[in-house]
Amino acid sequence: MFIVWFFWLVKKQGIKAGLSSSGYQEVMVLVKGGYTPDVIVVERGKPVRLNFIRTESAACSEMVLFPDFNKSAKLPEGETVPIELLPDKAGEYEFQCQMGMLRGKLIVE
Ligand SMILES: [Cu+2]
Repeated sequence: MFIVWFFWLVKKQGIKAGLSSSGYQEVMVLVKGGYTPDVIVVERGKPVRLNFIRTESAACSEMVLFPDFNKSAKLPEGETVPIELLPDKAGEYEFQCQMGMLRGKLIVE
């Protein structure tokens, strides 16, 4: 019940990244037919680490791209792949698979 409600919340307004002991705003992103969560809210000026974990073999999701940050990474199935960014400007930045079929959004406040 809690899980259902939690994911509903995530879908509605995005999830706020937690601050880890290393000073990173960190979120785990599940890659399976899409990104969960697909809207991530972070604070400007603090380093961000998004840990992508892909649990499917569909070719569609094998890369993740952050065009605004000039970053991309391969996501081998079952491996956690960290993407580190330093968002210095507030705004909304999309991330996507290499074909643009799966999409997510990083909101910098
Ligand atoms: Cu794709």
